[in-house]
Amino acid sequence: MLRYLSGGESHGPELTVIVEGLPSNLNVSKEIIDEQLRKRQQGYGRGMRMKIESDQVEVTSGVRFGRTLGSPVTMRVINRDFSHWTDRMAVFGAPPENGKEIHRPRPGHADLAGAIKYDHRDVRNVLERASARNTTTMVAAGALARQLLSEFGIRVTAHVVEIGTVRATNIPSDWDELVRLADASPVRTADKDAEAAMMALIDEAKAKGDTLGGVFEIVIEGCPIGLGSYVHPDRKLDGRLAGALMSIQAIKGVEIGLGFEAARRFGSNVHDPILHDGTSYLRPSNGAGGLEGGVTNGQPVVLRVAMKPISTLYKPLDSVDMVTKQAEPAAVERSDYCAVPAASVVGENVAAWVIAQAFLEKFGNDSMEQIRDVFNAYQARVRSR
Ligand code: EPS
Repeated sequence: MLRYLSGGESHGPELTVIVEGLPSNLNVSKEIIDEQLRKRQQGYGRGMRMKIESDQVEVTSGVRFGRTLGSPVTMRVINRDFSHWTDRMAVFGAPPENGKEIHRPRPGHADLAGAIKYDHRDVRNVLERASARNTTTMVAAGALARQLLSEFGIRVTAHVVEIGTVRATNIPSDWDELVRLADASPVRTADKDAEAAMMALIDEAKAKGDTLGGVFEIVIEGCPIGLGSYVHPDRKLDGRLAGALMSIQAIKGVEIGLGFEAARRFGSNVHDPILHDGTSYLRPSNGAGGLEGGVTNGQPVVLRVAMKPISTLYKPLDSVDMVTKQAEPAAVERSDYCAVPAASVVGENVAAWVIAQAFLEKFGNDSMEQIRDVFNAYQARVRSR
């Protein structure tokens, strides 16, 4: 079983993630993890924090000479900003006497429910862990997963398709072109015309002290037929992908393939006919988004993910002081105006993680060599069907 556990507060000393269940003898590269971390930090609409941090992973266990040992892989990312927070985020000792507690929860954040649930008077005790800063650990774990998947020809990418009301329409079907354009775009969109309008809308939100959400699309190519299962609800890969993606901060919806659009069409205009060319099965369309019955069908897995606008508003909404119960504007924490481009990087790495879990459930074994034997035998069997 592939699993991870993470720890860390946004302004605490560091973020830590321990990945358990990777096979031995997987070549892993620090550069690939750091590249994903760097991409996560970028994007038009980010705030000041990302100018302070330059996230890089330190691997402290489970890897020797660039190859996994089969033991837990521990990864650390230092919060450089902690040096400015040593008083307010001290692990031991007394809180500072200057009364910097937060009592005015932000609508849309975990602040109010979290403070009541965990009996915290200082809302900082909630927001530090609820912060999207922890998506760094999701990306680090996912960046290991994508290195496993790439050994078997599975690749994962994401691009932004909507920011607020602006929608990308001109999206290339060629994989390399899509990746190249999204990587070159400050908002990680492949549509140049939409890019300018998206950036203008982010400028408008910033000028108004407001925030913006959007939608990104994840594409996973090269999955073999048969990841996930229809036999029990908790093994369905569509549900597991949606659950994992919905667990990323600020995500409010996930569509697979045609998604909600499928509900508006006749079945004949939704489902993908099955053809055979004498060698293998072909699907002329991919309305199912690569998943039928919760199982990969050999087509690209396509997911669209909706992110709400960030809940910290520089022009704050109405709130209540939880100590005095008086009406007050919500607290303002330094934050981003739009983090959809960053969320797309988080999303693709989270999706890679879930696919790697399903992959190891089907082909899993102790070493890469043994997994490759099982995988190759299965692929030969698929070709004979
Ligand atoms: C961060 C995401 C956001 C940032 C945070 C770093 O987190 P939150 O969900 O708390 O708004 O704003 O940075 C800060 C809290 C800060 O001090 O600027 C991230 O993705 O690393």
